Amino acid sequence: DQSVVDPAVTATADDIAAMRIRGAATIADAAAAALATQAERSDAATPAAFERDLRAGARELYETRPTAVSLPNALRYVLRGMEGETVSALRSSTIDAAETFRAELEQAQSKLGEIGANRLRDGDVVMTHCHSTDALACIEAALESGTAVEAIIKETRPRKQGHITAQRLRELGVPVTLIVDNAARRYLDETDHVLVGADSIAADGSVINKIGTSGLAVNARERGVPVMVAAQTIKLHPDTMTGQTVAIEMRAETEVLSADERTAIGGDADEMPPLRVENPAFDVTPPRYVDAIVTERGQFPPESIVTLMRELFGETTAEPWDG
Ligand code: RUB
Repeated sequence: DQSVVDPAVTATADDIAAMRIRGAATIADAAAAALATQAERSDAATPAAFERDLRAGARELYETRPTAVSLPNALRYVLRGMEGETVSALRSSTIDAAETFRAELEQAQSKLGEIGANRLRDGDVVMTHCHSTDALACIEAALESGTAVEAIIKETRPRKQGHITAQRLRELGVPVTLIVDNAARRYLDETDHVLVGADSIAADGSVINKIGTSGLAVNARERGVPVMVAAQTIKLHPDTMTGQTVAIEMRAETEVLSADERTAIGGDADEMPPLRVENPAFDVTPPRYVDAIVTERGQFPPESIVTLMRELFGETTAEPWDG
């Protein structure tokens, strides 16, 4: 393979894989920005070489993490915008597509925030899981319109993204209570809304989000607390319309158990088979536990999200980075 991938793309891919860049919307934005940088800097001699290199860059980004569909949706958007007969036309159309994508992403998030804020009432207590910029946009919009809320924040083991949520909400002046994940059911008694984001939404309305979301949603239903999912339409997973399932990323054991901890509990003791540790990063919440999916196009019951998906994505075709 003769393709040349810009170091900026490789660096972004490494940052996504290592979760220095994380969260579905942020990943999509970074991937589009990386393709724009490659387009800007490419010294491909022919249009064919330019396109081949951009596709190779997109493939490198695509292969970082499997669950957030915002990533392939972003890559598809930028590569489909790559048009022209000359290198310079290809370059400018690719950069334009990436910029348009990034601007739309930001607009969608603030529009979604305004819609989501309508569900919140003054004095409400919101329980969050992980760190979602789409979910936080709803709280931010509520605060801007003078609706005061409080937050109960789940720590979110093993990576503790709840700390990021706590920091952001404190910066916005929201009273925050941080709890361990295991305390969630107890604190649902004091909660008015569960508010989470999504990495992917399937055609049947299932929500794929940080591991622990599904247990939280089941407990919330049992407690009568509504579950609100804040997800821009780039979180809609088009392949699920034709029956594909969403791949759940399995991450390293060391995020859960250090090498020393493994030794201390006899994880590799001679007389036994080695200890198995599993670390799925995401889970699937069935639609019956979700009250509303809030997008920039309005609020939907999960069962009707497929209508929006058909309208926005139509039939799926081969991926532009394959081939
Ligand atoms: C992040 C996560 C977030 C969604 C939505 O997982 O599950 O809830 O990505 O985030 P990880 P956003 O930390 O493993 O990437 O609303 O910002 O797109």
